[in-house]
Amino acid sequence: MNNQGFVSPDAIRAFFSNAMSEMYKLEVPLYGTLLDLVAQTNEDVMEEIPEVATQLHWTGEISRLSMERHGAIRVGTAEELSTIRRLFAVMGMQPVGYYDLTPAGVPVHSTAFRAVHENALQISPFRVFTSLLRLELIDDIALRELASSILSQRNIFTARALELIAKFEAEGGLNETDAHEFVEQALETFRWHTQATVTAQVYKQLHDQHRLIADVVAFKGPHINHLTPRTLDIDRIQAGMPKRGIPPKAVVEGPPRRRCPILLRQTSFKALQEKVAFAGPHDAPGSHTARFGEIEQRGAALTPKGRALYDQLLNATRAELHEFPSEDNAERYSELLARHFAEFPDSYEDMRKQDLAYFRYFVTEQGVTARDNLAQTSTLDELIEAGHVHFEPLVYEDFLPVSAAGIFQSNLGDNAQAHYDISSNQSDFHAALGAAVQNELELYAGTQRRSILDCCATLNLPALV
Ligand code: OOG
Ligand code: NI
Repeated sequence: MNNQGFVSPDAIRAFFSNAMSEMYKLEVPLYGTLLDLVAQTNEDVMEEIPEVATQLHWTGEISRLSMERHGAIRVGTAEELSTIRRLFAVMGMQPVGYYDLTPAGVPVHSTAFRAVHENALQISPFRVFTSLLRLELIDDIALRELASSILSQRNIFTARALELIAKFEAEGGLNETDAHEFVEQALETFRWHTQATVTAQVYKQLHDQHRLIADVVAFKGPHINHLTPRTLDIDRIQAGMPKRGIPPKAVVEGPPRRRCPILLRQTSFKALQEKVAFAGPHDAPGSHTARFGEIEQRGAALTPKGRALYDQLLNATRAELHEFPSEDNAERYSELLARHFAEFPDSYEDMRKQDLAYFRYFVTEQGVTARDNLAQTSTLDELIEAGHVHFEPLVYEDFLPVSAAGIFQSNLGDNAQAHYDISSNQSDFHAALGAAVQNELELYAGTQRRSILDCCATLNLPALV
């Protein structure tokens, strides 16, 4: 709490993330099973490979590991998106990155709301992948208008949540009582509703256009559709899921298994078929599939150069596969992926020398002892070589569009593939959001720069960046 009696947005986020996880555990018990499997696996990995635990201690990630999770929602209108932005701002979460999913046949564009500073991420790394439905991509004009009029009638926020957001904006913070109430009220927006707001016939029309459209338009609010814990070994989880009665998707998205993990690897369990009631007085109950579970393994954030290499190798893999990865070609896909990615250096030392990833730098004990005897002209490389400075990769905090599309597809069913002529429109997205998204690369570069400056200050050296 600060001196005005405000709870810090980071604390509100940590509290909200926890409340969300508790709610989802009750709503989707399989998510609880997954959390157990992930916790057990993380413990095993740290015991078997002590360097992993050491690395997590250096970066402080050890303390955020069990809190680590992301969720995803899909909203229907610009107004919903901009109010969601204001809601997340109360918790210190800002829109970072722009993801266009239309090339993959999913009619949305998205951003991730997350904390942006390393100290805030350390308190709670909780992020929410947030997609805006692009109604302009519905080709049937009557259906587009119907969807738009249904959306215009709903209000996805409680009156009290809106009041507390306004209070936060006007006063610059929330006190403890308000913060607790805010979390309770905000949670309502993300809750699952078994009652659709439309008739069975309208649901079917929306669903026939695209399953995702029914998911966004036919319900009272943007239910959280998955929550994702972070694992230290996703292949073990993928292999361990069936034994616990969790059916995994066919392939792990992202880069292949490596000694030095990069970016993000993800897998999920398939969406549940859930009973829903429709609004027509004579409608029989039906079912809807939307909610699923996901697991991620995070690795080093890549520089523009590293990211270009990643994209190039992933594209080459996919081009050689000729089709979307599926159960039938899963083995061949993973072989191709490993073969192409052999070109990506697999040591942090090489990745650093070749400027492929971002790093954080720390002064070692030896560095502290030597600090009054260092040459003022020392370079970073010299300090590292002499053992005065240690480096660890900066964890990737964002998402990957190709992977996100794979996650969408796995729970929408492969038949949901659609083709859109219109693609990326970041300025439309900004207009709907009421703000510009932040550039994730600048955030990583900022963290890296701050860590170098900290080292210089500790070592009484002139700034090296
Ligand atoms: C979001 C899918 C993307 C991820 O982790 O890449 C995602 C959705 O299905 O709404 O969550
Ligand atoms: Ni996800």
